[in-house]
Amino acid sequence: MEFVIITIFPEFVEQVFKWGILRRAVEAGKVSYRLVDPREFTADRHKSIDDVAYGGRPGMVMMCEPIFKAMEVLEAQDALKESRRFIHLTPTGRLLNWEIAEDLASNDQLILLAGRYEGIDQRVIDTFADDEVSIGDYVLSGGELAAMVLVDAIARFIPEVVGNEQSVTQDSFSTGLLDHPHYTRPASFNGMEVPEVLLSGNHAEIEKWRRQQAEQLTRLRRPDLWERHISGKSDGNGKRSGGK
Ligand code: 6GU
Repeated sequence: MEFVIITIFPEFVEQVFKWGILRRAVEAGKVSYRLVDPREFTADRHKSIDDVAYGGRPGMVMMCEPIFKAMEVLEAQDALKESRRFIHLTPTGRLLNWEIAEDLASNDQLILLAGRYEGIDQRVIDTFADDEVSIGDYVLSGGELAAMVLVDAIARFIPEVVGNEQSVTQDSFSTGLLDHPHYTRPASFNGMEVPEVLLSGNHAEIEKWRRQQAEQLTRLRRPDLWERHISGKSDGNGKRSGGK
């Protein structure tokens, strides 16, 4: 899977590929990336990428030209795959969740456009965007952090990116429930004990405890997920029917 990220802060966005699981995925050739800075495709000597909004509103709007030019150059370099998907990161997009991340992970190439300023000229979106995604109901000063979140969430669904295959299928959400609490050594720390059952070696009891914890947490903290869980939309195999 290749991520092409269009951003005026390429060095910032690159950090997501430099640490942990993603770094290993890049080194192993499971994930590759290309950073494209619209500023390199500007025509004027100030390298302008933004201008005032038509209709008069405070704040600047990213201009069409540098982004169209960037796409043209990628096309000319034969860097765009036929099966690519172009995603604009914006707070007005579809709210990112587990299913969207898994779905996007099945593409060979994702082009992520991180907007800055008040927005991007709509003609860029009308021309290129296949999808628009938001990471939550709050406003970030740019799409860069959202693009990084999307890359990380998607990469976990690429085969062999996460070392222990099971850990993805046991993640929160893949089961339709939030994850249960975790403990490691020591068994006693500052007077706080690890729940007895986890030390018992009784795997059936341990599974039962984890399940109960996951259910209780989901019910209390995420009634929306709980509703969906008990309404039987899960096929019992971690995947919900009718998803995607
Ligand atoms: Cl994708 N972009 C920006 N600028 N803010 C956001 C967002 C995206 N998702 C939530 N807030």
